Amino acid sequence: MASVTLRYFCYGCLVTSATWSVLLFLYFSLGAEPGRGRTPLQHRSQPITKGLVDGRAGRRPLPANKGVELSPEMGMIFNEADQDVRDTGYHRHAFNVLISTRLGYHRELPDTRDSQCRDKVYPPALPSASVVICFFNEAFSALLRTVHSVLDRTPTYLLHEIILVDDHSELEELKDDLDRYVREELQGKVKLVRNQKREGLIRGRMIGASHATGEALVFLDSHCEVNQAWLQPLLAPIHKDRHTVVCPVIDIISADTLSYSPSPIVRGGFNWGLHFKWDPVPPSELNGREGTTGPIRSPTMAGGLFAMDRKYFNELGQYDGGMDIWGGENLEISFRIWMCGGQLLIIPCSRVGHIFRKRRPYGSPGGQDTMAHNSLRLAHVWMDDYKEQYLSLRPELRDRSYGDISERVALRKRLQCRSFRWYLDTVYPEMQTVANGNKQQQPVFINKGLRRPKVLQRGRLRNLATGRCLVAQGRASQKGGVVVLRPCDPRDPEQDWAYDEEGQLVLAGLLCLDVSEVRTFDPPRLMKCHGSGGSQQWSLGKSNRLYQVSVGQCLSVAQPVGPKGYVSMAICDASQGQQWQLEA
Ligand code: UD2
Ligand code: MN
Repeated sequence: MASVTLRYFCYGCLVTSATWSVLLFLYFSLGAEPGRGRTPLQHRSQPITKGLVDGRAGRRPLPANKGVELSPEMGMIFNEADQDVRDTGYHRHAFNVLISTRLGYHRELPDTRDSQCRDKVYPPALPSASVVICFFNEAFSALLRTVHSVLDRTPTYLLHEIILVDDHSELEELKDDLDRYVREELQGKVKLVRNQKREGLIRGRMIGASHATGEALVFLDSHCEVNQAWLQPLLAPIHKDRHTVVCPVIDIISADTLSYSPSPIVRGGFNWGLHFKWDPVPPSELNGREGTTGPIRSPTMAGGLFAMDRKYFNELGQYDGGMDIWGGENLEISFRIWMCGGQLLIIPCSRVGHIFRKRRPYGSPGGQDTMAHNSLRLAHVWMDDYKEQYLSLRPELRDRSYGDISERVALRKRLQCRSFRWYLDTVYPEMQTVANGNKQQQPVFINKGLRRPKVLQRGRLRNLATGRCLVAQGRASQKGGVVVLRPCDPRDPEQDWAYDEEGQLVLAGLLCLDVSEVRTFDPPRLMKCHGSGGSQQWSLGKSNRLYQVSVGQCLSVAQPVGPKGYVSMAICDASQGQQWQLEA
């Protein structure tokens, strides 16, 4: 496993870590070949990629289906219109829509699988798949990239259809434009179903599944990108045993940079607050002959990305249709699978990227906390006396109504499911020791790498408009201090900057140049190096601009130029005030 830090956060709960963007940066800079082992693109459609917008050259059309490669500068803001796309995008979708639009609908991805995965062979006869993608107010480019990634990377004979379920979105771009695109560009493989009212992702997926006719169902979120040979390893275990439900490894697409980076192999758990969490894989699970590329039994799934036999989905009771909008359905289906005779596996050779956002950009129509409502339902149906563990953490929910659960209770009886006690003892024995009732999502650190990033260039950082050099306003060791322009002094160690392979600019070997991602109007400051890219990731290109990857702007002499030598972040242009040279 790569030396990486995994940080967990929770509102439903998914891996996040800006560290991954650094990994991707390394991946590319160390010369990985993203296209290696690629099968020929299956789907040939018209050139619809908008092309990379170059500030000066305007739109550059790309050849049909040529995947775009993400460059660190793709988020660069050149004018007010770019700024607006970015700001509106963050507001509506909580990720960088400027980069997403520029990437277009096809792009190259690094092959994040273990190299042993490339040698695996799968039976030629596998179940055909209906891919169900439910969306509410999704960014057009992210939705279409999800769809095209499936068309581009799935053998035609395995892809029965893609079913898009529009959960009553409000955005204009998802109306006529999407109809037209599906009709004209997607050549009959894609069905678009529109909900007449907002149903939420749980009933939305049930509606999608009811339109499906393939042998297996594959569910994806609407901001995913599937990777090389992703589907065969999911279908093979279902083919072998139709009571097996499988999840790919969910790779990480950064919400800020759209960089794609591998996730380590972890498995799903939960805590007594009924939040999903990732756990390290117990060594006993890794001892199989296939090492780290074999299937791993997982007590729970994250929720968004999984495949199962379609008839089995129906037999097993689909989902709880009394659950609303978002949350809880992932634990419900996980408990149900295990307790009612199935099994849930994570398949390390199947990789699908997902944009992990820092917040959910939508609410529920009535503003209710649907996670609590849904969790109450699942606790009352599936958890027997263990529901007390949840209720003792959430006493305010004891008297909250959760609707009629009689059908689900009857389902449990009909399927002759085992007890929750059995599930805990057999499937998730770690719960007793790992879980601590009062703690919510605990960060888990895996193998924090202590390696220092390699320095690529060092010297004084001279601004070409003023001829002055960037230094700390106070001491170079002062955390939180701003930086200013002063006369250059080659003998002064406090003017020494190191630019490293992670894009960090480290002053005097001490602190990193950092920009607040929330308050981009604040001047850049010197902060403790966090090693996670983002606010400390700079790109020093041939243009001499110092482009800040996470805010999309360039380091500039503050206007009007004053005697204090202030600098600020600004929309990138070709002016001298934005030209910097790192000179030894
Ligand atoms: C995670 C799951 C998600 C779901 C959720 C718990 C992953 C990668 N994602 O949160 O699939 O299991 O946990 O419920 O495991 N949507 C609708 N209608 C709605 C709300 C959402 O169609 O009313 C769509 C949405 O556009 C997206 C999908 O449902 O395609 C999942 O929603 P999300 O991306 O906000 O969930 P996420 O990834 O935070
Ligand atoms: Mn999602």
